[in-house]
Amino acid sequence: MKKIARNLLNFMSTRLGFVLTLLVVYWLKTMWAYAIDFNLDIQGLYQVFLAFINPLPLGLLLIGLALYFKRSKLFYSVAILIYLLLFIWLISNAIYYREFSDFVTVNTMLASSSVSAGLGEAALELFRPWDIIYLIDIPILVYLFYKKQIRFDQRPFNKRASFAITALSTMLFTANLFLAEIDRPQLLTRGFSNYYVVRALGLPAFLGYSGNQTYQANKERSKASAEDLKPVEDYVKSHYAAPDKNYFGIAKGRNVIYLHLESFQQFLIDYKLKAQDKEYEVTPFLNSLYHSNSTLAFSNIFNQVKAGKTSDAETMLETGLFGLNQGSFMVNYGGTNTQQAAPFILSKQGYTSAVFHGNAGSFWNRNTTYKQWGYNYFFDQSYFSKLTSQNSFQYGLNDKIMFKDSIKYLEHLQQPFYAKYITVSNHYPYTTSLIGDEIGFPQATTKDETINGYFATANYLDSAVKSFFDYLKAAGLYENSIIVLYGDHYGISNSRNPALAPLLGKDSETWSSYDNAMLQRVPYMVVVPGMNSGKIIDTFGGQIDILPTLEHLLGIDSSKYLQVGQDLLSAQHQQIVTFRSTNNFVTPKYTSYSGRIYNTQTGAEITNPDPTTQKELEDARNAANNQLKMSDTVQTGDLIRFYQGNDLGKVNSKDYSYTHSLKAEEKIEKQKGDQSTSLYSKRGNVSTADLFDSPSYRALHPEQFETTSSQEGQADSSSSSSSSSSQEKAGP
Ligand code: GP9
Ligand code: MN
Repeated sequence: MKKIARNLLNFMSTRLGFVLTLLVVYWLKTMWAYAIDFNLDIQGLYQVFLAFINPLPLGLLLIGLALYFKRSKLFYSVAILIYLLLFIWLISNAIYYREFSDFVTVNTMLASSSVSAGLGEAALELFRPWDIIYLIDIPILVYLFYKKQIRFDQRPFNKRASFAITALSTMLFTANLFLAEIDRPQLLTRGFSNYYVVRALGLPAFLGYSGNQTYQANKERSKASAEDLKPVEDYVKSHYAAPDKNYFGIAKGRNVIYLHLESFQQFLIDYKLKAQDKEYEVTPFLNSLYHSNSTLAFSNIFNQVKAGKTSDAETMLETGLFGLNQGSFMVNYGGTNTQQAAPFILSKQGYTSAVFHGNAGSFWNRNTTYKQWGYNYFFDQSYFSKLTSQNSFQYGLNDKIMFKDSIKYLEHLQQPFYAKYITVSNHYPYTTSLIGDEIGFPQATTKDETINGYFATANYLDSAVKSFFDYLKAAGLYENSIIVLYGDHYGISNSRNPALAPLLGKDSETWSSYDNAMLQRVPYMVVVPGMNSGKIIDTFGGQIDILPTLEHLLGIDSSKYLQVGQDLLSAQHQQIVTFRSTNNFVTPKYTSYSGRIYNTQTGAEITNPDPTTQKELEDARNAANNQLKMSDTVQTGDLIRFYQGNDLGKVNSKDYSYTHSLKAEEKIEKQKGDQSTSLYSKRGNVSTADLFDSPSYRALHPEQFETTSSQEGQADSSSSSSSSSSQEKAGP
C-alpha cells in the first residue's frame, strides 16, 4: 500500500504526472458539480458515458499546454493558472446555476450587471457548506509540496511528447463531438438548450460555443445602423392592414390566455382514427371549439418555423417577426436584442404577463428571452410537481399536471393578464406509455411507430385542454378572457408523411411536395366567450400574422410596431404565406414548395406556367422573400434599438426575476389591498386550485353552467360565471 502511494507521489513529481493529477482533480470536481449542482437531465447509459468523459479531452488539452514551457517555474505557474481558470469557470457556473438554473454565457459576462445580479451580493448566500469539496484539493496540494512529498520536476518535457499530448486531446475532443452529435443531431447548430451542450461536451466547450454565438451575433449587429431601419419602416407602413371595425377591440381589457398546442397539425381537427373496426374521434374537445360560434377558427394557417421549432413559433407570436434562417432566434439573439414583444406592449395597457411551461426554464433560452420580452413571470418546471418517470418525459411534465399545478400561480396574477401555456406531452416521440392514467386511446397501425403514437398523445392534449377550460368556467375566468389556441409546427415530419398518407385517404406512392406543404397547416382559434358570430375562416395566413390580429382584437393600434405580419381579420390582409425558406410559399392560388409549383386548389403541378401565371408567381415569390428579408434585417441587426417610431420605450431585463414568483405575486396583492384584481383576491382570498379537474364542481354549482343569454364584454370575475349559450351548444 505504502509502495503504491510512494509510486503515485513519485509520478506526481514528474511534469506529466502533475498535469494528469490536475486533470483528474478537475475531472472529479466536474463530476461532483454534474451530480450535485447541475440538473443536466441525463438519461440513459449513453448520456451518462458522455457526461463522464467530457471534462477530459479539453481539460487535458488546456492543462497540457503548460508542458511546452521549459523553465520549471514557468511550467508550474502556467499549469496551475490554467487549472485555476478551469476551476473558477466550474465553480462560477455551479453558483450561478443555483440562482438562474442556467450556465454563464459570454453574453451574461459581457452584460456583467446580470452576472453580478447572480454572483454579486447574493453570491455569499449561494455558497453551501459542502462547497468545501470544491476547495479541498488546494490545501492538500500545498501540503504535499511543502512536505516535499511531491517535488518540482526541473527536467523540461520533451517537445514532441508535448505535441503528442495536444494531438491526442484534440483527437479525443473530436471523438467527443462525434459521439455527442450521434446522441443529439445538430447539437451545436440548433442550440436547443445550454444544458444539452454542457451535458454532451462539458463546460470549457460550452464557453467556446457561447463565445462563438456572441461573436456571430455581434458581427452583424455592429455593422447595422439606424439607416437600415428606413426600408423596414417603409415596408411596415405599406403593408399595414387596417382592422375590421367589427372585430377591432372586441376583446379589449380581457385576459388573454394562449394555449400552445405542441406539434399539433390541422389535419387532426375533426379527424377520426380507424382502429379495431371502430372510429375514434381524436380531439373531440378541440373540434367542439373549432365549430363553436364563440370561436374565430382558421382553416388555412401555416406554421412558419424552421430549426428553432417551438422557439420560432414563440418568436413570431410574441414579436411579429420571424425566427432565423439558421438556428434559433431565441437562443442567439433573444436575450440581447432590443425587442417590442406582446407582453411589453400589453403592459402599457395594464396587463400582467406570465408563461407556464413544464420543462426546464433554460430550454430554448426562454429564461433570458422572456425578460427581454417583458414577461413578468415565468413558471417553469421548478414551480410544479417533482418529475417522475410516471408524470413526465424528456420534454417535461405531462400537460394535465402542468395545468393543474399552474392554478395556484394563475389565480394570483393581477387581471387583466396575458398568460401563455406551452404544452409538451404531444411532442415527439409520442409515447403514450408515459402518460400514466391516460393510456387507452388506440395506436394507429402504420409501420411507423412515431405516427402510431401521435393520435393518442394528441387525444391526451385535447383532454388536458378540456380540463383547463372546465376550470376556467368553474373559476369564473372564462367570461372575461379570450383563449387563443395554436399549433406550433408539424408533429409528423415530411419524411414520414408517405407512411401517414393512407390514414389521410391518400396514396403513399403519389404523395407529393404539395401534400407536404398542405400538411404544414396548424390550428389557430380565438375563443371569445360571449361572442355569437364565430365561424370558420378560410383566409390563408401564417403564424407571423397572429400578433397583429391579437392587437386589433384587443383594440390596440398596431401600425407603429415593427411587425411584418398582417391582421388576419383585415380586409387588406394579403394572402401570401411565406415559409421560412426562400422561394417556398403558399397563396390561395399557388403553392411553391421544395422547388415545385402547384395549383393550391387542385394540387395539380404546374410545370409550364403561361406568362400571366409566371408573373403572378414572381410577384408572390418576391412578396414572400421580401417579408423574410425585412424581418431578418431587424433581427440580425438588432434594429429595434434604433427605432423611434413609437413611445413604447425599452424593456429593462434587470427589472425581471423568475425566482420566488409566488411571493412576488402575493406581495402585489397585499400592496393593492382592495384594488387587487387577481382571481384569488376577487374571490375573497379563497383558492380556486381545487376547481381544476373536478367534475363534481359542476354538480355542486349547476346554476353556473345553465344556459343564459350571453353578455358581451367584461364580466366581473368574482361573480358566478355563466357559459355563453353558443359555447354550451357546441360543447362536447
Ligand atoms: C421544450 C419544448 C419543445 O421546452 O417547447 O420544443 P421543440 O422541440 O418542439 O422545438
Ligand atoms: Mn414544439
